[in-house]
Parts: sequence; structure tokens; C-alpha cells
Amino acid sequence: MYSRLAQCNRAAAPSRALGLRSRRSLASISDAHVAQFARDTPFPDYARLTSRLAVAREATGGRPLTLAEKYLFAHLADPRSASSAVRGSSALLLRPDRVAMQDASAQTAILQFMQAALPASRVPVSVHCDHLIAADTSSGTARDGASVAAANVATSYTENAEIYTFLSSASRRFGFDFWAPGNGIIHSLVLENYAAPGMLLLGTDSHTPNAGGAGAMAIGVGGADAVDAMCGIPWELAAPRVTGIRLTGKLQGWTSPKDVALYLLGQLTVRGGTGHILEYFGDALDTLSATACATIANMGAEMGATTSIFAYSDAIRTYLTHTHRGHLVSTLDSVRAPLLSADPEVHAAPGQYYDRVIEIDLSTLEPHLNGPFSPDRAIPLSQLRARAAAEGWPLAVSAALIGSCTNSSYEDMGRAADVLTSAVAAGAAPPATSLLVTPGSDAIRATLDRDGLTAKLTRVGATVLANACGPCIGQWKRGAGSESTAGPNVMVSSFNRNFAGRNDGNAQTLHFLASPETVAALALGGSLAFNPATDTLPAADGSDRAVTLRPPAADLPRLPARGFAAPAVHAERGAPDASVAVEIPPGSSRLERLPTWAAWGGGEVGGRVLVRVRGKCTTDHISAAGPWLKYKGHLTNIARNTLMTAVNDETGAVGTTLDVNGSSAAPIPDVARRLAAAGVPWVVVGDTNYGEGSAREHAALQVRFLGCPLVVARSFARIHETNLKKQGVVPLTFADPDVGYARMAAGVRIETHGLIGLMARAAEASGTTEGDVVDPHAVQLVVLDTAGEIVGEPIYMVNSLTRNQLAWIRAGGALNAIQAAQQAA
Ligand code: MIC
Ligand code: SF4
Repeated sequence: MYSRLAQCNRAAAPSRALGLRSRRSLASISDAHVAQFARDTPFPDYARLTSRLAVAREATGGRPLTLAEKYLFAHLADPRSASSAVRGSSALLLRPDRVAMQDASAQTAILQFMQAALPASRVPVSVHCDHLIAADTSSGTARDGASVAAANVATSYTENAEIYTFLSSASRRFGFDFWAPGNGIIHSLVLENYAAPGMLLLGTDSHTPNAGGAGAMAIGVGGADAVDAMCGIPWELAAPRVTGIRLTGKLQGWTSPKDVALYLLGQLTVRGGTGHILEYFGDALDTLSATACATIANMGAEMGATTSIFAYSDAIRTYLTHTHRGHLVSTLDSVRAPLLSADPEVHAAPGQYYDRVIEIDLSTLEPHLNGPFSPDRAIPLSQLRARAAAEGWPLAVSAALIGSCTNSSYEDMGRAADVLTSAVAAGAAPPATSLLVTPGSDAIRATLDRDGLTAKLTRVGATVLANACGPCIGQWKRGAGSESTAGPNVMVSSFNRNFAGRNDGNAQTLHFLASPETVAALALGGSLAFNPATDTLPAADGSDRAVTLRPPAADLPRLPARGFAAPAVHAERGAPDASVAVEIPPGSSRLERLPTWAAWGGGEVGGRVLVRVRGKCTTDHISAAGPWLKYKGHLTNIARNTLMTAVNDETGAVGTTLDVNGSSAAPIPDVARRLAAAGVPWVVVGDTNYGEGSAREHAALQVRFLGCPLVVARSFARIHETNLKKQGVVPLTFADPDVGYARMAAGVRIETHGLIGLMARAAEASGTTEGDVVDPHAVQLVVLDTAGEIVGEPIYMVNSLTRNQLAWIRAGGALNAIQAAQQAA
């Protein structure tokens, strides 16, 4: 499977991981190397997928299938079980084709995989170093993009040496592809190198669905889910409903593919996609590139969608050919109708086959800016000025950022560069605000350099950052740049998330999400009050000439006409090597082995209510990123941030709750740790969509580590709810959200009632599959007084625990269950 060429590249891994070499000093990778790497990369066995789908089709009586059903059914561990798949209620047991992990989440994923003691992963895995690289524009030669990027990558090698060494040694031991810092953002690299139509890909990051742009069904999961796939255990997913989104018309003027996602967020909100796959179809797809579809798929995560998918198309074929995967095309063409597109009946009568249908006419779609503080606050550009005035938002744009996994393709950069250079050529002044640009991958960076786009961007004052997450995840030494950092200030970006404090740690930064071209226009205008479609800018030469901006030219290339240039760095790949020791330095503050969770004790579970959380409580609130990212591999240390920015519903205070003494208030993580030290279990009470946002499994690991066996909420975000179950924590929702929630208060003792019975029934249940929810109403909550007596009526709760998941809870966590099964085998 692996070429000699790739093996050679692997040999350079240890020194590269430990060295401080920047990408500029590395010998360039040849185009032939990249092509060989692509040929050696395992892709799905399409003949097998097609024949499995045929079995599933027969089992479902030959009815017309949506694309989502085809992709899911072709990956069922037992395709005959398609007959019992019920959208929204049963669980599917699936066999993913591949796993991708980024450096922050890979740490705990690998630590858990190591506990399974397997010599190698059962599916191909790639590891990507992208989240830990901090953007510091004062490093390198200011305003010389290349130097800043190189300096930031070099610094990350110093700051994260032990993490990179851990990830690279684990990759060599277990045979993972390892993408060292500077290679690019996980989702851009997956799109460019691994994604393929019909593939089922799991990624330990919520924006994994980005690979949908190349036709994959790519799903964001916690590390423990990835471990299932890596151990060859069928991976469980609640059978999603399918939303059909018909795109018609053609984008006009300033409207961009990103605006499809921004508009849809306004319609569906951050919860509206929960439990759904978003399946796009319609004539307008012929007008969109694969990377444009990737942008749209990427932000399905913001709506809570399981994933977003696109059928195999000419655009995908062209993209694959441009990115060294042309050898797949004839096979893909041959299975296009049976496997890689929805059946024609579905699009002829979408209302019959989709659970919901949404129509969007691209011809009338407006550009949007979404924000601040939540990605679903969608504001049409034409209304922004009035809205800002009504809300009293500051107008001056203090930073404009183009990049992140959502919008960092060659096409995106080309559109932004075109707006900026055409405006300056027409007489406008270059942006006065800080303008930061992040290419998604080193191949994109190299191509932008070769094609003169980097020069265009830097000429108008942009700083090109390393190909990494950087400011998108709070890895931003913002004070070092020229932009204002204190107090309320406005930033605009082409990113996907804008939760308070996410980017620069300042909860007063108002962050608006937009397309690359809108960000470029607002950087030029310098104000939220500027609408490039209707307003003009003064001429830079002081004359009274008014400069009109023009949207990106219609004929800009979506893919580089000369193909992608070879990157300066690339993946390291080799066969698994059991002689490599995975390095966890003793006494490290960054890495420690994970504890083994205790099995369920056989009783009801519960404890003291730690805090009743109000409103938005994302995984960022439960386990903050930014400066905390460095502790991702050290549970004891990162647990000090637990729920640090959650809002206490009883007091309205951020990050504090009733202390163990029952009188004063103290930081939530401190109280949790005090309870843990005293051996007192505790419970979190969440609001709506608790655990929204990322796939960050630390949000579950940390509460488990600090002694929380139960989380109750008005509702949960999908990935977080699964992550809790995986770690052996019971998640329950209130049957009547208002009644139950109000009875919870910090310090109150609550306990489940019915868990013991449910466990017994799950163990006995015959004739049900492991993926069936055993009884959604079996477990209630009771409030206890200090003597342990029940106070008042029980609170009716709903659970979504399947037989399989109850086995995880019984074992104390999914990993314990895997180990037990392995020992029994
Ligand atoms: C994010 O965009 O929030 C992250 C950081 O990429 C997370 C992953 C993590 O927290 O490790 C995500 O999207 O899942
Ligand atoms: Fe990285 Fe931001 Fe994408 Fe998350 S959303 S993977 S932090 S670029």
C-alpha cells in the first residue's frame, strides 16, 4: 500500500517533529511525490459499497433512496439491517472508511486508542497539526507574509515539541499519515487529499463535513467514536432525518457560496439541523465548485446537522482531477447513478422522500453578515447599517480575517484578492484595518505564491499567516498586531464561529461572519456601515472622485489553471512500526495517560447540582480553547477550565456557583474540583442545545474526570450528547423543559429513578438490536433532601440510550466496554 517514496518521507519524521525548521528551509516536495502519495492512498472499494447497497435496497423493498440513505446503507455493518432503519429513532451501526484527527483532539483520541492495545488502526487515519499554531504578527518581518507564517510555525515547534513528538511517534507506531505543522488545516487537507464521493469519513472535529464538498459523507465525532472505527468496531449513529435543500438560480454580484450557509443559519438557527443530514440538490449545483460546496457543508456544523452532502458532480470530478485523484474518476463515473446520486424519483417529488424541503433561489440571495456572538444571527448586508445603529454597535472594523477551514481555498483567496486589488486600482486606499489571510493548505499557499496572488494580497497590506487555525480558535496574539484589542470592537471574518471571546479572549469583541469578498470589502470600507453594493469610497489621492467597488470578476479561476503547485511540506507515511515507543514525557504538564473510569456501581446515579446553566453553553464554555489548547493532552490540567464561562442561571454571574460551604460563590471549576476531592458526585443542569459547537470531547472527559455521572438539560447538541455517553455519563432531557429545569438549583441533590431497571431490561432485551433505544421514558429524576428522602413529585425525563450505549454506561465508558469485549474474544 505504501510507496518507497512515502517511506523515505517518513524517515525524516522524528527530526522534523523536533526541529525548528520552517517550511521555507525544507526541500520542496515534488509534484511526482504528491501524485504518488495520492495513488498510494486507500480509497473506498466502490464495487463492495455498490453490492452492499444492493443488499440494503432489496431489504428496503426497492423503494427510491435519497443520497443520504445510499451512503449510510452502503456502510451498514449488516446491510440487511436497512430494513429496520427508522429515521429519527433507530440507531445505525456503520463501518467508516477513514478517520482524520487534528492535533488538539487527536491527543485524547490516541491516548484512548492506546488503551485498546492494538498494533495498528483497522481503518486509515491521518493526523493534522493545525490548531496549536498561534498567529503572532509581530514575529518575523512585519507585513512580510512569508516570514510571519514561517516564524509562527517555528515557534509552534518550540512551544509544542512534546505534543508533536507524541503525535508523530504515535503516527509512526500505528501507521497514521502525519501532517506536521505548516501543512495546513485538517479539513482543507482532507478535502485536497482524502475525500472522495460516497466515502464515510469520521473526523474528530465538528467541521469534518467540509469533505462533503468532494462528495464524501463526513461526520464530526469525539475521539472515542473515532476509536471505535480504529478498533474495527461498528460505529453507532442515530439514524438521521434528511433535509433536502434545493438550490436554484445563480449567485449574483456580491453574493457568495458562503451566503447560502449564512442565510440558512438564519432560517434554521444553531439547533435546526440537529438530527438531520442536509442533502443539497437542484440545478444551481451545476454553477458551484467543489470548494464552494465544501464551504456550505462546513457550516452545516453551525446548525447542528449530522453532516451535509452533495452528489458526485462534474465539479467534483474536476476537483479530484486537479488534486491528483483523477485515477478514481472512471470508477466513480461507473457508479454515479446507483451509488453516488439520489434516485431520480426523489428529486421529482422531494416532499415525499425528504423529512423537510428547503428552497433557496441563489439569484435573489443577498450577502449576509452573521453575528455577533452566534453564527445564526443572520443580517442581510443591506440591513447591516440600520441594525448596527439600532443595536448601538461600534462601526469601525478593527480586524478583517480571511481564512479558516470554511473559506481558504484558491477560489476564496482569488475572490478576496480581486476585490482588494481592483478597488485599489480604481483609486481606493488599501485597508487601514489589520487584514490577516490564512491559506488552507501549503499546496494552496504555494499556488497563491506562484500565481502572484500572495503578492497582490500583501501589496494591499495583508499579512499572510501560517496555514493553520490560528485566530479562528483563539490562537492569536492579537495585541501584537495593530488592531484594537480592548473593550468593544468589531472584527469581520470568513470563519464559521463567533462565540464570545473565542478568537481573542475578549468577550466584548463583536465578531461578524461573512464571505471572503464581503470581508475584503468591509476591510476597505473600514466600517459596518459600508455596503459595497450601494456605497462608494473616497479616492486615496484626496480628489473628490468617488470609488465604486466591484464584486469579484465572474471569470476568476476556481481552480488554478496550471494546476496546484507542489507544497513545500507534505505528509509522513509509513507502515505501522511496533518498535516505535509513543513518547509521553514523565512529569509533563502537557501530556498524561488517561485514567480508567470506574464501572457503573449498580445503583441510581446523581449528585449535588453544581450549576444550573443559562442560555448558550457551547463546548467552548464547557472547555475553553485559546490558552487552554495546550493542555488538551493533560486532563488534570485542562479540567481547571471546566464550565469556566458558563452563565449561572440563578445569579446571572459568569463562571461562578454556590461553593461547597453552601453560602458563598466560587469559580465553577474550583467547586467541581473540591467536590471531586471530597468524593461527592455532582450534576450539571444545561439549557437548550447544551454542548453546542465543536466535537471537543474534553467537554465530556473533564466532567467525568471531576466526578459527574449525570448531565440533565433542556436539550443537547448531538456530538456532545454522544461524547457524554461514550465516557459513561448519563445524559437526560426534561420531558417538560420548563418544569424540570426550574426545580434544579445549585446545591440541590438529585438522583435518577429507573436507571437500574433500564439497565436490567437492556441486559435481558432479546429481539432488539444493540442500536435500539430501550425505553426513552424509563428514567425519571427525583429531588432528595439532606436525609436522602424524596421531595415532591418525580421529574419526567427523556433518554436516548440504546442497548449499546447502556453497555458503555454499565462498563463505565465505551473504552472499558471495548476492552472487555476484546478480552472476552
Ligand atoms: C472548533 O472549531 O471549535 C474546533 C477547535 O476546531 C473544535 C475541535 C476541538 O475543540 O478540538 C471543533 O470544531 O470540533
Ligand atoms: Fe480550525 Fe477554525 Fe476550522 Fe475549527 S473552525 S478546524 S479551529 S479553522
